[in-house]
Amino acid sequence: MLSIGIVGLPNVGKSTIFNALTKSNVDALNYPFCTIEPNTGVVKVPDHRLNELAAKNVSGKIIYATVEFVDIAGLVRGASQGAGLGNKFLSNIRETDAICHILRLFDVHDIIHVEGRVNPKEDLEIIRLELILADTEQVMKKLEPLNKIVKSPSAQKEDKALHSALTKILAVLSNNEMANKAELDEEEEKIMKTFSLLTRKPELFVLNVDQNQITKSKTELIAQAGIDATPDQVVILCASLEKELANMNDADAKEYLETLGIPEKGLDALIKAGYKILNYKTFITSGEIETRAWTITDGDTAPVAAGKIHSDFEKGFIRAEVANWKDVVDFGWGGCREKGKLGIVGKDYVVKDGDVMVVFHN
Ligand SMILES: Nc1nc2c(ncn2[C@@H]2O[C@H](COP(=O)(O)OP(=O)(O)OP(=O)(O)O)[C@@H](O)[C@H]2O)c(=O)[nH]1
Ligand SMILES: [Mg+2]
Repeated sequence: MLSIGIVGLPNVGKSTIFNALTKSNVDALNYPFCTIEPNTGVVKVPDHRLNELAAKNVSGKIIYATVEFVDIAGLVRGASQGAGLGNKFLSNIRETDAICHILRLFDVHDIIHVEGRVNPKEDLEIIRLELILADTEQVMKKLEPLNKIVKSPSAQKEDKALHSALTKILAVLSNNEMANKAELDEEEEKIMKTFSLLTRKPELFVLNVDQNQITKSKTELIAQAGIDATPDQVVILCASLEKELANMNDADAKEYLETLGIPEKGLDALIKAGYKILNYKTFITSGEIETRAWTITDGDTAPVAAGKIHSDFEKGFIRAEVANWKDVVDFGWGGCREKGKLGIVGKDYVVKDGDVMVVFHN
């Protein structure tokens, strides 16, 4: 399951966005440090392909992919030194797949900004620095015993790789740069998969704008925010609008979005952006019992994908039958077979987004 940790200064709209995303009702009020304990919410990934397939195959139920969001307290300048609520609560997002920065662009006087001004670029610098300092603490803690271990004759290959990776990373962090700037070799990369650092995770940016800015182009708003982010990493939304949308049924929300000239909910865009930056793909199984989405990583082969359904399917994989979801909706499984739209694939087949798959195994 994709998991995303939400970070930002206090009072920038983190909990408002979390509530709209997860349709929950945690405190989101106009004072800094409103959130103290972390909030975790799991939401289904909207996917119309599943609905269409389920209708075609008269499935008993639909099981969507899910995303987990973790909303934590706001970070302030000096958090690593104990300012604000400190930085210990960052441990709650250490194991997430990606970090989502909520950046405040909305300029409403009544809503307190802890820095007393609206400046997303500087806000991001403050947050990143605090993440860098939190990582530094983690790395130093780990390096201390490792420094001794690698000198002993019984040092393992893994210890040496981790030691050299962390040494490189510490050098980068000490420069106030993100750990992902460190150039690691293959072995170091591999060992670092077992050691989570906040500043090695992919980043997403939510620009929380005033409602009257919502139809501006993404590139314009990125430039206005002054942040170094690619459009794929950025989602534009207005938290107070998302809050309204979350309280509407799907049809009303769709109509309201159309009148505002917005293609989709910011929250749907955020989930899509998460899948995209992490290179996640979806394949589908569909029959009378259920239609279900399965999350895989770009490049996963048919046996690896089958292993998501059951680990025995990976080990005992023989072959799979595959068709594109749209063809299945248009022609049915039998129709796909007759029209040559159904592929019989082996172990090397790389599963594509939107593939409907039947696995044969022993
Ligand atoms: N006008 C306007 N107000 C917003 C918007 N987003 C959030 N707010 C308001 O800003 C205040 C703070 O929002 P929260 O969601 O609690 O902020 P937070 O980032 O979770 O804050 P902490 O938990 O204190 O770190 C609330 O009063 C929200 O209603 C927005 O897009 N426009
Ligand atoms: Mg909050």
